[in-house]
Amino acid sequence: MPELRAAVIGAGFVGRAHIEALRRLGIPITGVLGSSPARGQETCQSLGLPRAYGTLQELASDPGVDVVHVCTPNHLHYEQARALLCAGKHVMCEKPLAMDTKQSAALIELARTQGRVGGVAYNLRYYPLCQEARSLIARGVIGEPRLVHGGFLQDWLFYPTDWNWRLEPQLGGDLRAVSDIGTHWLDLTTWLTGHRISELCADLATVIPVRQRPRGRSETFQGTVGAGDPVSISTDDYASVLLRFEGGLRGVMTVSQVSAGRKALLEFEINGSEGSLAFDSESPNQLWLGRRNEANRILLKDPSLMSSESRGYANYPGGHTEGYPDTFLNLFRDFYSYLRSGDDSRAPSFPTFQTGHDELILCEAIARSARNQQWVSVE
Ligand code: SOE
Repeated sequence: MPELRAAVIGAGFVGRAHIEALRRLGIPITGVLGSSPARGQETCQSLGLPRAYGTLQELASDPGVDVVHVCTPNHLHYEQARALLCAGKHVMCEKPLAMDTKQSAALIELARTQGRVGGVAYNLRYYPLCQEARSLIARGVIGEPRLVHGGFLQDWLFYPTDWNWRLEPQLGGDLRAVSDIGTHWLDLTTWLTGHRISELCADLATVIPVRQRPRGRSETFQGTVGAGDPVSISTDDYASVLLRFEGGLRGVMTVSQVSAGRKALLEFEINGSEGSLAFDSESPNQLWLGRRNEANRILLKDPSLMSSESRGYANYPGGHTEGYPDTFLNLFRDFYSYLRSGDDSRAPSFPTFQTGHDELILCEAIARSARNQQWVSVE
């Protein structure tokens, strides 16, 4: 199969992470579509990309593009992915896949009828030791998972003057911390344990009810300065969700974007019938293994010590640390090798549009539970 060529829509924080990973994999990038032609040109010049597309239609009709990475604000995902699938492109879409399950279900069906592959960038599965954790659980090293707990804590929206499009429901959706970072944790723990969530009970809070919207641009993780206008906020700064998984596994997740000192702390601990394991993304090259009847251990990321199924996700030998950028590289390597195989009878190893849809089902259940202050079943 001739080399697959990629294009990227959106060149903000995460779009640039996609571009970097594609380059490391040697995947040709035909160009970028920015939020404006000027932004696209600026990105092409700063990153040495060949082309700044002027419109979505121009990109979608470029026969030289096989795969498009959608790295734009959430409200644009559906229309952009839909137009790209209709134009015969494969799509790797940033999470969340869409604004609601109606849109995500439509994208699944469209990808099927178009014979194209859709992926969703739940990249945090791809820390090498998250892959190892899954291999160990699958091999029964901790026995049957009984409890899973943890969450995802950040502080980039800590101040009332911190601003981002995710604060505006019409751009980011009705859920913010849950949709933006909670779905990473929910995807990770269901993938790690192999158990789906059947019921949940959620408590959400808008800790900062009024924020100052700046009069200029603001980027993810970039603090804002200068005068702002007061805006009432309805989306969640915080959430805690009690979880019941199929098979009896119980769990609890806490997410926050106002936890001072926590920059992007994704953490989980899984307690099984034979032992425990724990991981946190502030120390992504360590995996904690807990035992009742012998000393606990710390596994340092080292492919020579990892399982055969997971060592391929460690791209450097022991002692050479790997982190967030490497998660995109590992995800895209899985995605593009699947595309190159041309064998859609093979179950994808990466998060697909179905994964994105499943996460939106959970988001809608969480919103329903919080609204009604009761346990809900997850259909
Ligand atoms: C902002 O919360 C953000 O960039 C998320 O959108 C990403 O998915 C996460 O990996 C890091 O934080």
